[in-house]
This record gives sequence, structure tokens and C-alpha cells, in this order.
Amino acid sequence: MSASQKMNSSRSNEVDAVVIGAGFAGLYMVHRLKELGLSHRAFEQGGGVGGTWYWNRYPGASSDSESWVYSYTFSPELEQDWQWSCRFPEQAEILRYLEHVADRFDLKRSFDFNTRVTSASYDEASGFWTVETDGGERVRTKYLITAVGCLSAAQVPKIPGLERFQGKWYHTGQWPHEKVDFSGKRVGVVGTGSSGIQSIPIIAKQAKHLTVFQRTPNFSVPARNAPIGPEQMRKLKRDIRQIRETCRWATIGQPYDLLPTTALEVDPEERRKHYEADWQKGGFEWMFGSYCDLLFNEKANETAAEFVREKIRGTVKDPEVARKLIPRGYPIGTKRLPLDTDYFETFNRENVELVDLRESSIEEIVPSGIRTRDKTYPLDAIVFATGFDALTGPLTRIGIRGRGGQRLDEKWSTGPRTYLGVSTLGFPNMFMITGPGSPSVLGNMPTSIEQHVDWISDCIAHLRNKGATTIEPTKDAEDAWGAHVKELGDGTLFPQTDSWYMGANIPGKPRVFLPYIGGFGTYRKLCDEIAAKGYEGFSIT
Ligand code: NA7
Repeated sequence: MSASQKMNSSRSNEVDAVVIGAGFAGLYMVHRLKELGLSHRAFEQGGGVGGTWYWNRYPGASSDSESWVYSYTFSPELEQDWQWSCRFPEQAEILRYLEHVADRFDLKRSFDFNTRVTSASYDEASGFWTVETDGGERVRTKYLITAVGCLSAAQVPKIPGLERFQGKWYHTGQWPHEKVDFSGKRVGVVGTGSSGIQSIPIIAKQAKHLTVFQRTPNFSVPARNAPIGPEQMRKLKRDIRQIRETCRWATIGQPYDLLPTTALEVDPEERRKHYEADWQKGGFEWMFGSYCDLLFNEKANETAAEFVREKIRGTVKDPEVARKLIPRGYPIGTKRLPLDTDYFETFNRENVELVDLRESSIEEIVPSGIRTRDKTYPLDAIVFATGFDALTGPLTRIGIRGRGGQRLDEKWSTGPRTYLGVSTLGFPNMFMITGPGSPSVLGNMPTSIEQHVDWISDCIAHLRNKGATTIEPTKDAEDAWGAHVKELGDGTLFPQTDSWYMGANIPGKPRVFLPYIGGFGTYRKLCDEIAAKGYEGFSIT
């Protein structure tokens, strides 16, 4: 018997709710279940709380939302007590915060850590789910709540020869807990998404030599991280409720919103000044607090894209390296926009080399390094910053079966079908926190998470008050929601680009725009209205 089985032998195998995951979502969900007085079990495959921040320990991993909004709002006391050190906190600080929350609200005792859920099956006769774990447990539950994150199914590309590599290799999303020291080493980083762009400048400072293997050049905006001084902290503490209220209704759950102006109606010089001023401020606001047509109109988008290209040209000294780094052929913002600290500057270092995989792709991994079509690059370590099977991957990997044994991955084989991104037909009493078809990754995640958890908690309370046994979306509601999500996505520039938003980073994954892009505030209002109408679009029995 494993330690966790022994520890939990006193725990109930029949509960009101099972929660999967101990990140921002799972922790808050458990807190709400406790408040509702529901019996529950919660499972987490990591050895502790944190979710994304438990796994993503790579050098430079940090939040791209400001600390004062990248946190919970449900407890004003917590909000006042916790002191963030800087604008964009690093992984270790966010993990400390989540540890603090878990201890403060006594959440850890609800969880079985180091325990992976291996299947969840719905039994129509009893109306219960059976959840199985790799610890050999079977738990029956009325409600199944997934809090598995949107970017948690790490993707290591299937490059031949990896098993023969004699050095060490890592994926940014599954980073070891012990310190990885690259001093004196020849390191290769594959991938230039957010994780690559955050880690490359730091690895470059440590390693003897760094080779960056770039498939698609990325746009990036400076983070301009900085400590929070006493005066700023005083103001933040004073205004925090108002700041958070703005986030709750804003397009991407941030304390700013798109301008009412379009990029093309503004005089080019004025537009440049605007881009420059926000560039100096740093952060996502540069794009998402900017002209309202940037993600809808190619010409408008091009004004922003060209501004960033100019910045790259002005930063990178070697014109040939600059040429390779300059993104072309897709609109800015349609791949997740990274924030960086000295990313482009890093390519001016003597010990950093850029390999353009569009000119010479990776053929194989050899014992001594990476071989492209043209050359072998000797390496002591490889870092795969190659991303995740986003949004659907964490859910379809669990092994969820609904009515009639229908598998979730089969139901979603041509793309996810959900109602509000929180539920899916054929899987009664299952709730997905920030599932596909909800705003999720297009907004500040903790804001998205809290809204979903609150909505789910209220829904469960409603079901209990009514004495209802099941809730499930109707086919009409699910079809209409899918069509709405698609129509909104099609109205943007996103479908033009191969990105994880489109499922295009995973070989064989259907090409579907995964999140809801109607705006976070609009979505919240809609969810509230649906609840107020007695959960319109759901059949409740
Ligand atoms: P991303 O944003 O998916 O970036 C992955 C990067 O890896 C991207 O540059 C990819 O190039 C590259 N990639 C993927 N597969 C390969 C192969 N086979 N060969 C070469 N290069 C490859 O993941 P991140 O972890 O950086 O960020 C994920 C999110 O986590 C981030 O947006 C935040 O929300 C947090 P491509 O562009 O596909 O050509």
C-alpha cells in the first residue's frame, strides 16, 4: 500500500464532489465546496499545490499579468495581507502565494497529492461518477469538477533519436525541482514561445554557449518588471477593490481595456507616439489596452507588427540575425504574445547563436547534440520550450467517459463541443473550470478561474436547493454556443495563424479556435443571465 493510500484510508470513497487539480482553480474550488458544506475529495498529480506554478520552474518563469491582478479576490483580508515584491512575480513567489492560500484556508487536507486520476466514468443508473486513481482508489461522486489548467499537458516533439542523447534534456513545463546548473555547458533551447523567450536570456547568462533553435520568429513586448515601492504598494492596497472590479468586466480581465479608437483612424505619427509610450510602460497593455481593431483588421495589425519589427532591427546588432528574428507572415497577437526581459538583446551576446529551422530543420537528435539538415550542434543539455496540448489536452488525457461509455476524446475528435466552456452534453454533473469555449487563456487566468468557480458553486447550490439530481446542457444550447464561439473566432485574425489557440501546434489535432473571444466581461454577464433564468440551455432533472 502506498503512503498516500495509507494516509487516506480514513477518507470517504463516496462524496458529493471530486476536484482534479491543485492550481489556482482547484484550490479555490475546494474552498467553495467547503463553504457549501459538500463532502469532497481532490486529487493532484504533483507533490504539492501550485498547478502551473508547481511544474513550470524553468529559469525566468514568471507571470505575464501584474501581481496585483494575478491573484485571488475572494478574500479582501488575503488581498491586504499578502505583499507582492514586484510587478511580474516569478514562479517561486507565486508558488509561495498559493502555498500560503492553501495553508490559510486549510485546503491541503482535502487533497491527495502525487495521485493521478486515471479515469472517470459516469454511471447512468446511479447518477454517480466513478473516479479511479493511480493509487488504486475508486471514489464515487455526484459532481466531477476538472481544475486541470489550460496549459498543463506538456508537449515534447517526437524528434528521432532523443533516447540516445547523452546529455540531459528538459521540458520547461516539467522542470526538475532541484536546481539545474548550466554553468560551463553547451545548451540548446528548442522553441521561442513565451517559455523560450522568458528562459533564453537567463540561460544565456549562465551557459558557456547557447544555441536557440527557432521555428517561427515571435513578436515580443518588454515586460519592464520592477519592484513595487512603498508608495505604489500603499496606493495598490488602497485601490485594489476598484482595480479588481474593473478586471471583472474588462475584455481580457485586466485593469485596462481596448481603446474605443481604431488604429487606422489615427494619424501615423500620433499612432507611433502611442505605441512608443506604451512600449516604455511595458506589459500586455501595449497590445490589449491599445486600438480596438488590432486583432480584427490586417492593416491595423500591421501598424503594430511593423512597430515591433523596427524595435528588433534597432536592438539586434547583426543584421542577418535580426532578419531571422523578425516575424513575418502572421498577425501580431495571434500567437500568444510573450513579454520579455532582454530577449532580443540576448542575441547580441558572443555566446548565443540562432538557428533558423525554416532554413534548416531538425533532422534528428544524435548522442552529442542536435543535427539539422546542414550541421550538427554539439550540446550538453537540451531545453524543450515546445509548449502544450492546450485547453483540450489536459481534459482528453484523463480518460473521461460519459453517458453510454462515450469517451470525451471521441466526442471531441473534430474539436471540443461545450456549452459556455463549462459543461458538455453527455457528461452530466461534470464541470470544467476554464474549459475550451470559455475566455480562459484570453484573459487574466485567476479572474477567469474565480468567475467559473463561483458560477459552478452557485449552480451546485441551486441544484441542491431544487433537489435536482443532474444538470447537462441541451443539444441546442451546445450547438448554438459552438457556432457562436466559431463565428466570433472567424471574425478575428486568429484563424490565419498556426498557434496553440487553433490547436495547430499538435500534429493531428483539429484546427479549431479554442477559446471564447467575445470578451471576458460580456461572458460573465451572459453566464449570470443564464443562471438568473434558471440555467437556461441546461436540462436539469
Ligand atoms: P508555445 O507558445 O506553444 O511555444 C512553443 C514553441 O516551440 C514555439 O516557438 C514553437 O514553434 C516551438 N516548437 C514546437 N514544436 C517544435 C518542434 N517540433 N520543433 C521546433 N520548434 C518547435 O509554448 P510556451 O511554453 O512557450 O508557452 C505556452 C504558454 O504558457 C504561454 O503562452 C503562456 O500562456 C504560458 P512554432 O511557433 O509552433 O513554429
